[in-house]
Amino acid sequence: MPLLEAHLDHLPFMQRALDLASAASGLASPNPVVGCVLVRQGKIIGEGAHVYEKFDHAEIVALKDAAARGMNPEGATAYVTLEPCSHHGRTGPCADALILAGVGHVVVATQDPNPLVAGRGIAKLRNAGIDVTVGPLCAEARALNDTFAHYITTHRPFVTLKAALSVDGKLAPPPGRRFPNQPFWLTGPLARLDVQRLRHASDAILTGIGTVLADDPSLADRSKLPRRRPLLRIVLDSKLRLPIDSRLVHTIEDDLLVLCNEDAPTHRADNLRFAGAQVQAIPTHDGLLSLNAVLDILAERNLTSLLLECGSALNGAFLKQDLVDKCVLFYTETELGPAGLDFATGIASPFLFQERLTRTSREPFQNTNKVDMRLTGYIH
Ligand code: AOF
Ligand code: ZN
Repeated sequence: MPLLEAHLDHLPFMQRALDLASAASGLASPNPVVGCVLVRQGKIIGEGAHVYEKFDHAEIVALKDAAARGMNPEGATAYVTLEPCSHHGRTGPCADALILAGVGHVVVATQDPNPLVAGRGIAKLRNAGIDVTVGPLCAEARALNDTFAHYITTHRPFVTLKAALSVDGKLAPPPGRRFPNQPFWLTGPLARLDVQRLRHASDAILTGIGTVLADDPSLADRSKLPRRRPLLRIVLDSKLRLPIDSRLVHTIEDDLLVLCNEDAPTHRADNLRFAGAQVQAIPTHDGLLSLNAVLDILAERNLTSLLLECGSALNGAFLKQDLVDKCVLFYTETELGPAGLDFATGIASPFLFQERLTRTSREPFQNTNKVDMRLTGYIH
């Protein structure tokens, strides 16, 4: 049977496993999101997803679910969105648990990028005589854990640059043509909901003091979905100009990190700390706060992903220093004209820039009167 055809029967169950994994977004980091479905005679007998606080990997959650339903996993097919692990971490190897449970077939969407596993889980299952199929919905499964794959191999957070752009490629109207202290919305409600999903899937979010002074954003995860750790909101603010009466400071829940210059005024640092912010001085690079130092701080805190919601200067700096891994660009039908703010300093046109992106995908968001188009692509 041709390979693709052979995979067709597996797709609905692997899709279910992927949906379970997606639903654990915000609950699994720094581990990957993983879903598992156990199937016998075309029926689901157990399923589950990994949640970091609960230790059990997805396969164990699914096996326990089958037991709770009084179902025997012997001879069943296990659909797992990520290769079952082979190592002893916070838990024992899932490959061993599946072998012990007597499953007859394991269908894996994609290999585990963790160097401790990287094919050893699949090998273990095959050595035990279990039939293993690898590949159904592989691209979807890899995209779901792009941050984890990057973090586990580089020990640095995965950086996603998000921007909403006008039809002529501008980020915002010129300063004089905006209402002060109010976010300027280019996109419609559906795209804005999608941004909340992006924030929910991120461990940290970052913007610059210029954007804060212009827009007074809250940078909150308003998805209303549960998350294991608060979204760390970071402001790059070399001279500590962040107003105490800003939305960011008003909404502190031990989740605001302000990064500044070593010679920033100490009384401002004291005031911000008194209001509950974490304030940290970091080294500079070419007179600007070092973006590499920012990523190091995140890695030290075990934060695997960073979402950039910045203005032109920081977008340009992160891109120029080759620190961005993925871009999510929302194109709207609104025109802002040549005086509008550039997408990124040093990048003349986002349209030329987007040619550099690979593995691109487009998704329309149809609002009542206009369409926003989301372009997603990877830089590496
Ligand atoms: C699986 N199923 O559901 C997950 C896996 O520290 P631990 O024991 O939680 O192990 C974490 C590693 O296990 C993680 O880096 C990744 O390689 C794998 N995650 N594997 O079989 C799961 N979450
Ligand atoms: Zn495991």
